Amino acid sequence: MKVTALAGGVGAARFLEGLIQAVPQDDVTVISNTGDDEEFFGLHVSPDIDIVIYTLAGAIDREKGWGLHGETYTALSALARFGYDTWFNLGDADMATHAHRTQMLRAGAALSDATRSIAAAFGLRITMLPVTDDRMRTLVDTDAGTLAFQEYFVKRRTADDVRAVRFEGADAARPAPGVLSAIAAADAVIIAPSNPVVSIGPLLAVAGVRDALRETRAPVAAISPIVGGRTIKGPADRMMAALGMRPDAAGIAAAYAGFLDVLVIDEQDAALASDVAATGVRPVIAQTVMRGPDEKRALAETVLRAVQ
Ligand code: FO1
Repeated sequence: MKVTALAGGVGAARFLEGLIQAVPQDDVTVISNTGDDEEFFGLHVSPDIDIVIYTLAGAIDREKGWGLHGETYTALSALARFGYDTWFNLGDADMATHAHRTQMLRAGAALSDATRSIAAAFGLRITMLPVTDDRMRTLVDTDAGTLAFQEYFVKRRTADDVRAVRFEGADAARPAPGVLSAIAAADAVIIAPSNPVVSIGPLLAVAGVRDALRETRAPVAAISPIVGGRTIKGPADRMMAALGMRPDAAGIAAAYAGFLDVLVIDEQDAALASDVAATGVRPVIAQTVMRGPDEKRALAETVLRAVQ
């Protein structure tokens, strides 16, 4: 069974850990958000791609959910000596990933080539695709002005009130090679439990992706990242409310209306099932909070059963 997943960062990576227990890696394609990408010290950093690769390779810092396990920060401290801002915590070994990616890009390779190289070097057999090889940046309009995503998320710790979210460059961005065909040729498409605005939103903003989701013969399922009215991690609930969306499972269903067939919602949100159904999406109730490997695998199996 060929499965294509649309993914953001930490929440998606945790779900994908379960998915690769249930489906052989060779049958899994992950389409990653690149709106969070940023350049630091001349290095191209692709946080969501790296979070998924490090997690699936068992190399992630599990406590933080990003960065490498056992990481050191000697280079970053040394950079501070030259007066650089060091609020984005790039570890020493993590920097090697960004140096390799940047080196490939400078030599004329596409981001998808660099991503394939990094995934292979970490021993993965899944197909990892950035949604686009073109530059796209998530910008957050806040009461304090327009912020690049990492500035909003890491530097200012999501403290600013959000007025709008934009994807600079998305209009001109073309899907990376393999993205549209992975959606068209899949037996199932799964939208990981990620922020619908800033993690999945950039994917949907790239020309052709939304149409591919509408047109694919594969069932499209999502897992709600909002449980009991709150996000497991990150600002999705506050962000959705600020943008006039319902900050709950029914709001997730509405965000994906038009292409979503099934939404897996948590047992705690069983009362929202009829509101989800009213958007034309079939609700499936399951335990979606994943603590260990068994729960991750069980959730993946539930989603796969729901689309079979
Ligand atoms: N998240 C943080 O909260 N603080 C950091 O200093 C930080 C550094 C970092 C470095 C490399 C990387 O790949 C990810 C990093 N993240 C950090 C995570 C990242 O900002 C976000 O989780 C994603 O962009 C949202 O999915």
